[in-house]
Amino acid sequence: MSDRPIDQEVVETENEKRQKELASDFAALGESLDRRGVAIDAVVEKVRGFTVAVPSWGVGTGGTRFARFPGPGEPRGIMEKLDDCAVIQQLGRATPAVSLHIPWDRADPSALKEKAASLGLSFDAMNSNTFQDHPDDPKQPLSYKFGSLSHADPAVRAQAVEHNLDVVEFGQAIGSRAITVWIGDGSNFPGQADLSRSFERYLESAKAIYAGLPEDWRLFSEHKMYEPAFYSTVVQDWGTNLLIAQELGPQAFCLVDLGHHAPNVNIEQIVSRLIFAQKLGGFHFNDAKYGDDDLDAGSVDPFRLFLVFNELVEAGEALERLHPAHMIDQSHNVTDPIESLIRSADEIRRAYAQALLVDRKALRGHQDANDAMMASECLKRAFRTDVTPILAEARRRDGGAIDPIAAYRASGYRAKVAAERPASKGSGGGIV
Ligand SMILES: [Mn+2]
Repeated sequence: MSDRPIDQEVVETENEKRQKELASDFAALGESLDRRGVAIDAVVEKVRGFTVAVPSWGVGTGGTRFARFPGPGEPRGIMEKLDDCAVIQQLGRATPAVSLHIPWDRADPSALKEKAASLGLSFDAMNSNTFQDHPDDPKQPLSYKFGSLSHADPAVRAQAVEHNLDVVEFGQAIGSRAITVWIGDGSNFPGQADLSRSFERYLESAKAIYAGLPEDWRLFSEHKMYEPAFYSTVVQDWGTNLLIAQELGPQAFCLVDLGHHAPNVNIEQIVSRLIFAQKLGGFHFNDAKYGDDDLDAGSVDPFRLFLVFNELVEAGEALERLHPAHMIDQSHNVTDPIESLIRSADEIRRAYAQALLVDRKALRGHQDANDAMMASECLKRAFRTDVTPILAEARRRDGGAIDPIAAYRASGYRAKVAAERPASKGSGGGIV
């Protein structure tokens, strides 16, 4: 398959239908922003420079612990997953990198690298997996039922450490430079696990992984409040996460998955604190209503996503030094995963573009004058601005589709791959 899985003529034909309307909307927005002292072209260029990695596991249909309802033409392995990721990038032009999950995506590294290069893709942070058993992996015969990096049995901890180091080695071979470590370790009953000793064991294991990290690599630890453990989780919140990153050293950073907090937690403030501590490593973007719902980024609470980006833009140079990794981490149960990932990347860019429109000088003035109403209005004014023409223009300038979901549907890609890829089984719950 060429680096353009969809015939570029389809994109051009679709763009022709929308070009006139986009030009008109873009000019009108440009005029309006000009009155606010904002040059629209500068915003377009910044948006073009903003990218987010797609998760390899996101292009398959996800599921809940009750069931999984597969869609047509699901990718059967990592090579087909990369084809789907290339579609997302070709049309949306915001997602040039893919985040892999090992062992799900294990393959010959040189074949993987070659395939990705032919599609114009690269690899972002690697993800290890010690939250499920791997009966087919001769290097991981021991069970993670009662934990991995914090397990009471040193042999299980050693196996989990070794797996993480294997993932780093694999990542090195394909050009990745970071590993994200998320563990499901925790307990379901008060008293089941000693809260202190579990954490000490985790730290000891994490230090062993850190010691094996190449010099130009970063380690991202990812916290999550609950699930699969429902009473206590070893790396449960940003406080524990920050402790870990500080204990490990300068190559260790915290990863913020937007769905991994208690409902209503002020995530943007956590982001601000992690920037202050110079420990913000990256994001897993998604959205949620109740818990770790893994819904499409920006689909439920776009204002919260905007407020996170408001902190990122506000941080300015401090953020450039941290250059946090941007990744999507969500599960698509009822939509075509390609469409969800195209739209999510767009929603993430939307929040970024809106945050760029905040009049920072005016905001500071309102804050220092204790004018709560005008400070709030200052943010809302940026959030209320429909930046759709900016996002579309950024894509158009990069050869993408003005309306990427319409172009995807016009391309017939899903029907084509459905004919080539036999349907997978629907049984078996859990996120894939
Ligand atoms: Mn995550």
